[in-house]
Parts: sequence; structure tokens; C-alpha cells
Amino acid sequence: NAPAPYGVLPTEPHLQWHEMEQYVLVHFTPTTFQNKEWGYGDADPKIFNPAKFDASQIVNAAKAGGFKGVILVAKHHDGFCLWPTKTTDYNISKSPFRNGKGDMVKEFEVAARNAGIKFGLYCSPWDRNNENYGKPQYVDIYREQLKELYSNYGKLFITWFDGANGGDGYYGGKNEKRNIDRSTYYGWDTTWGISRNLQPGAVIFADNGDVRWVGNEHGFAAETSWATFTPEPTDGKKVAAPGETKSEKAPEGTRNGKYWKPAECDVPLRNGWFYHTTDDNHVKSVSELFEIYSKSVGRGGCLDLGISPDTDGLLHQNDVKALKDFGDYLKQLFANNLAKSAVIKASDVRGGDSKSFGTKNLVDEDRYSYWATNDDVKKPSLTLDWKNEQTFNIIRLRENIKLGQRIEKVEVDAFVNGNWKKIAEATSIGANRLIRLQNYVTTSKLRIRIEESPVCIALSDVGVFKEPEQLPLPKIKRDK
Ligand code: IPT
Repeated sequence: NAPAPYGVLPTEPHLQWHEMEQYVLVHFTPTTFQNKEWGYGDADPKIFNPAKFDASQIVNAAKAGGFKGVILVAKHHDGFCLWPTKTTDYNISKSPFRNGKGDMVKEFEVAARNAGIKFGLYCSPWDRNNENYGKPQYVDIYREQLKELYSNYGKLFITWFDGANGGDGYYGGKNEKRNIDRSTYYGWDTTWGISRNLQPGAVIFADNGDVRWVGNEHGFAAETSWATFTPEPTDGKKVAAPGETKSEKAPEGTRNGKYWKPAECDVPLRNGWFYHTTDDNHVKSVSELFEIYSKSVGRGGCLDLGISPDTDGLLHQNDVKALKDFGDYLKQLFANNLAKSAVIKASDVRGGDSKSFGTKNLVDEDRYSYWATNDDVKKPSLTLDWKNEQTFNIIRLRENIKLGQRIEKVEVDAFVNGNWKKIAEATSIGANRLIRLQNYVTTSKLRIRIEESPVCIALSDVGVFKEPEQLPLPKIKRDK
């Protein structure tokens, strides 16, 4: 009999999201042509003229980076809609793109489907062009936009709600109203009801969504990062909402939190979310990208990497190369799981039933088959034994999260010169944990001790890998 689940559990869309691990977010609007980050909604639609636009060039570059999905910003803060919406004239049909007959959302969708990766949509709540913004009418318009987007572009894996959505401290737009209460203005329960109805398979991204904002734009979850989270409204607000949720605890989440709300770690490939020529030589390197990957995907979250086409409508060659190099690095790294050639022994197997709960489940690539212990065994250990010495620097652990997030602490020992020597420890495991060692370790025996867990163990994966090279330390060293 299977162990009882622990705490709150992921939904089916959550499970599919966790399995993706990495996807991209594309920003491309008239703001690109104005060389800005947050557009004011004052650009003439005529400037949106990406003569060489090719969605497949962009999508395939992301795919080469190992990214499993693409989210398109269908409307950013400037309010320009990349699809021929009925809700406003400020849309692609007024631009020279495809002679006013274009639908860029459709082109991205088709490119993603052709590449075999998933598709998602971002539609900015904040709208610095719409003259009704700030009034109740605008919320109806916004909901209409969501309905169009969620009805005409197939199955989405995510619907993305930005917390940068007006309110105090945001200024400068021509119709900007500053006095909305962002926690109530958008009527999120009703608005998100549209996502639930029309896209039941999608997770909602938001500060307090199905997947939470990690609380920074460096792409880093905290060293201890729980998939569960109890969002709290910012001071003075009654309800948590996008932009009005305390973000200090988001990198870490909440142990035994009320909801399964794992971290989405967003960070742009360049300095900003939009393309600027001046950033052509500030594209993140493989060492920076892998650092980010280790601290996002490696901490049980997903990596959402911002990519930004240039005014031709293509990804710059430096970005294409960075993505390809990163993808190749990941492929090489994960090609050889050394755990598969080890004899793995557990100090305990649930009910002695190694068929159902044995250690072979740890190396079968199935995230939901698992090694389990008896109910009263919360501090078991695993040993991996190789015929010959092996060299590695990454240890991967995964829990069967269908049974909740259980483990709170593990320690890892290597057998060196006839003794066990502790080489690493980690806290939260969840969907995926990468323990990345500073230096390569060479040994023929590895031991993983589970030191803290409130309940018995349900571990689905052990991986042991060697990074293809010792990458130079990345320039970015922030860990918050
Ligand atoms: C920040 C928002 O406040 C947050 O809610 C989330 O949407 C995040 O963006 C996404 O990156 S605003 C940003 C300038 C930190």
C-alpha cells in the first residue's frame, strides 16, 4: 500500500508545468521600436514594421536551448494588441505588418506547435493606451481580450498575469490613472474564472497564482524553496493580488503552506525584457545561464527566460548562439546519469516490496514511480556502489510530488580513503533538486542520508552527473 500523501498537493496542470522545467517569455511590441522597456502607449502603430519577422526562427532558437514552451506577450503595458482584436483599434491590423492582415499571436502559436513545444499567453492588465483604463469599463474590455486569446489559439499551458499593473508609483502614461486599488480593481476571481473556464489545463502565473512569482527578476529561488506558499497581501490590502502580495517570502515559499504554488523564476536573457542594440554584447553566457538554471529548475521551480526579437523581427545572432550553447551544455550534462550504472541499496524498502517501492524506481526516468520507506522510517539512507571510480559534481534528487513535498533535509557522503566524508547537504527537494558541488568528486561509493522528514520517504529520482567543464564563475552572484 502506498504511503499517505502529505500536505497540499499539486494539480494535474501543476504536474505538467513542473515537467517542463524551462520556457521562454517573448516581449515584442511597438515598445521595441521605441527602444524602451515600459511603453507609454503613445507609439504610432505604423512603427511596428518587423520586415523579416519569422516566429519559427525565434521559437526554434528557444527550443535549441532546451526550452519546452513559449509564452508570448500578446499585449504589454503599452496596450498594443498583437492580434486583430475587436476590443480596441490599437492593434496589429493598424500596422504595416502583413499589410494590416497579420496575426502575430497566431504565427507564434503555429511556430510553437510546429516545433513541438507548448504555448502560453501574457496579456497585460495595465494598459497605458486604453482611454477607459482606471474605469470599470476597462475591466470588461480586458476580460474580452482574455476571452479572445483563450478561445482562438489552442490549448495554453500558462496564462500569465503581471503584477506590474498600474497603481501608485507607476506614472507617465497619457491616460494614466494612479488611484486604482490594484488588489480589487481587476476583480481577479472573476477574471481568473475566464482562464479556468476556457483554459482549464493552464496554470495561472501571478504573485498569488497557481505558480508564484519568485520575488525577483534574477531567476533565483532561495536555497530552501518550498513548492507550497501562503500568499499574504501587502500592508493595508485585504486580499493578496498580482502586485499586491508580499514578495519577501516568495523566494523561499512557505513550509507546509496552504497552497501548492511553486516558484516561477523569470529573468531576461539580456539586461531588460525588450531588445536594445546597446545590449547586443550583454547576452548571458552559458555559465550565467547554468547558474540561473541551478537556482531555479535546480530548486524545484521553473525557469522563465525572457527573449526579445529586434526591430527586424528576429532574435539577434548572439542570443541564438547563447541559447544553442546553453542547450548543448544541458544535453551533454544530462546525457549520462552515472546512477544508472551503480548498485543502489536502501536501508529500508516499504513492506519489503522492492517491486513496487524498490530503488530501481530511482533511475527509471519516471517522476512518479518511487522508492518508499515504511511509515515509521523517516531517516533512511541510500548507497550507490560502482565497480570503478566515478567523477561527478551534480547530484539530482526528486520526490514523487503526487504525494506532496516531504523531505526537509538530506546529507551526502562520498567514500574517500576508506572513510565516509560529508560532501554536501540540501533542504527542500520537491519536484527537482540539483546539488551542485564546487569541485568534481571522484569516488566509487556515494551515500545519501535523509536526515529530516515529517513522514516516510517517497523519492522518485537519483541522478549523478558530471558537468562537461568547470565553468568560469559567473559575473552574477546574487542569491536572493
Ligand atoms: C514585478 C511585479 O511586481 C510582479 O508582480 C511580477 O509580475 C514581476 O514583475 C514579474 O517579473 S514588477 C518588476 C519591475 C519587478
